[in-house]
Amino acid sequence: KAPTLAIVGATGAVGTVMIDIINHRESVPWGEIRLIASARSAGKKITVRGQERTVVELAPEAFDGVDIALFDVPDEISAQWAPVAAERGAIAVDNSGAFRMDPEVPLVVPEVNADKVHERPKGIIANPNCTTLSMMAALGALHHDFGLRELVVSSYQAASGAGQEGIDRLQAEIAAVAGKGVGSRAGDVAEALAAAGLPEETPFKAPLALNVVPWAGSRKDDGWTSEELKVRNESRKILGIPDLRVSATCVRVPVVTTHALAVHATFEREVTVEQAHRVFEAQPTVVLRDDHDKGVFPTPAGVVGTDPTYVGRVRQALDFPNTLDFFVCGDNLRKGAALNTYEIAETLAK
Ligand code: 11C
Repeated sequence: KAPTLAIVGATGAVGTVMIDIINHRESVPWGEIRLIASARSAGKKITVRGQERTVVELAPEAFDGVDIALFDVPDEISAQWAPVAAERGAIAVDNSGAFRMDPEVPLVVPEVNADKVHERPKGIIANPNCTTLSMMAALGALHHDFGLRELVVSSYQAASGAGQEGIDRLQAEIAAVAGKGVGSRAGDVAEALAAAGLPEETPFKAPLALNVVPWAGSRKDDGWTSEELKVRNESRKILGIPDLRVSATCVRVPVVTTHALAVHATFEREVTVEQAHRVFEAQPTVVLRDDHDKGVFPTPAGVVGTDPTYVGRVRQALDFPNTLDFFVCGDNLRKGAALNTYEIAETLAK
């Protein structure tokens, strides 16, 4: 019998992208596809692969007969419900941060460590944070050939990383500053937002329109943010290098969707730009856009809504041996969230 797939959080920002991905797959291995959401969204009708389906309310019975349950919900909902799905016999693939660092839960990027899907004593598999994920296909391929030793990363993170609330806030801010001629005096952007009636409370801690904000996630010890620690801890776990040296600075930029990262990666062996290009070209989910002479490189606006990880600006570091600098872009709602979760489910179905 073809396996039953459930999508928990089917009506949210990532769940909606998940359904779009399923609708555009050439074929799917699933029999029933069950849509699950909070009581507020239960009863809603959504068309999946040409068939109208009714969203059912999140409850223990909703997992009966489910083989794989994809969770696209906040941490606390996953923490409570993924174990319930597992108890009822489903494999839970969780896109939240609730289980990622649990030693009994594999953290999977199929291009890098697909074999880990079989090591799941809790019946739960975790999907990484979108910032980490945006560089993993490219970095994993280089690590495989050259042995990664150190990683220094700066992120340029899109507003949709903060969910629909983040998207709405950025769009409202852009509307509030458009045509106002602000941006030349300290505080004039904030004044324009206040004049447009935008609440002072924002998901970004500071105005994002006409600005960059060196903060993503929550406050952690010693000056770090949760997002920066996730990049460090999750990269180590996915790549299987527990003592990898990592330093990350996570920055929010006024982009709606698609995270970008500037990566400075040091390897055990010497690696040239040509060798790195060959590695990227051989990785089916990486697209190389790197022509220095013609000014070809990836940007979020140029790749948003697509599946691959895009790489460009590949350089051999001038002052650091065995080190490459490069720039990656990946749609944070697709490979960064829904797509990787779905690819884990496809790996399991195989
Ligand atoms: C952001 N990366 O851009 C975050 C969103 O751990 O799954 C995803 C948070 C997570 O704000």
